[in-house]
Amino acid sequence: MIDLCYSDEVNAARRDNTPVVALESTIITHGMPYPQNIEVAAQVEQDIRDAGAVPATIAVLKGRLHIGLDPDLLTALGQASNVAKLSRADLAACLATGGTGATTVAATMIAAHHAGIKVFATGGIGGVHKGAETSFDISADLQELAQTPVTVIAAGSKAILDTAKTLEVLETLGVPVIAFGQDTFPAFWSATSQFTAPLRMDSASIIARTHMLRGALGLPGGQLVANPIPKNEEIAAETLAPIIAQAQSEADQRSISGKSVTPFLLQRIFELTDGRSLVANIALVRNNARLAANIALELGQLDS
Ligand code: PSU
Ligand code: MN
Repeated sequence: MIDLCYSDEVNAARRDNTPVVALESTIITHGMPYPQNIEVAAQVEQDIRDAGAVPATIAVLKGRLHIGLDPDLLTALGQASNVAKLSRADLAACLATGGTGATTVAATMIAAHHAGIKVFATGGIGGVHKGAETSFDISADLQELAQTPVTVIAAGSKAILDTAKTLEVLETLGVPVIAFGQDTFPAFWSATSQFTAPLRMDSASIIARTHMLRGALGLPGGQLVANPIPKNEEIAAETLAPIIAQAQSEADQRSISGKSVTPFLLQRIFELTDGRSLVANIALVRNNARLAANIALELGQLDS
């Protein structure tokens, strides 16, 4: 049996049936620089509380799977260096060896499902990297969406990825990809892309109903809700394209591979945009947290 370690707040929510929203921790340790990472993590948790749900940031600390981190633990994780990045392949090994690691989208979905949490907010999911036809670099996040029944709210996939291939793989895997309130698939730092999303929904209640009905049909897997960054906070795709290309070519030159690719690209884009990418990243994560809380509240109504 896994000994799940709940925060006091999440324990209380479980007793009172308050809806819970899961949050990942890789975005804190590998996705944003210190000290903004800690401020954002706390702010996003507060956004979820303000919307009437309870946040559960997920991580493995000294071999224990934490569902919800008290503020001191959250701060310690954000300050720590050399924290492992845990995806599906790494989670059990980290628990077995007593290690400490931050969970990616894939591992957070596994942990959330294990704890009975149906909704999870993040920034962007992993996907098919540019050049995947030779590198085979496809994030385990996509397979996870196909098999673990958690609704994930993200701002689309990062513009560092190959969006067309990412959408193709999601279609092959039977993952519902739902643009929220618009027809196009959002591109993380930009609200729109050239791609029409396979599905569009305009309310949290329809998304919750779809989640519930997939379960009723016996379909495994979750859904991806692609929530566009608010227009006034976006960075235009044309501005970012050359920056992403530069970061990508540096990654290629330096033979960055495997787990290091995504953190390297995010850090270089942060530097090359003089921090603007981080400002947008913060805005979109907060926006996703609010929508996730609304979906969790709607799901709570369907359950009762
Ligand atoms: N999006 C961000 N910052 C991040 C990530 C996504 O803005 O740090 C992380 C997520 O945890 C995601 C992971 O699951 O990157 C994908 O990594 P990979 O491509 O190695 O699977
Ligand atoms: Mn990868």
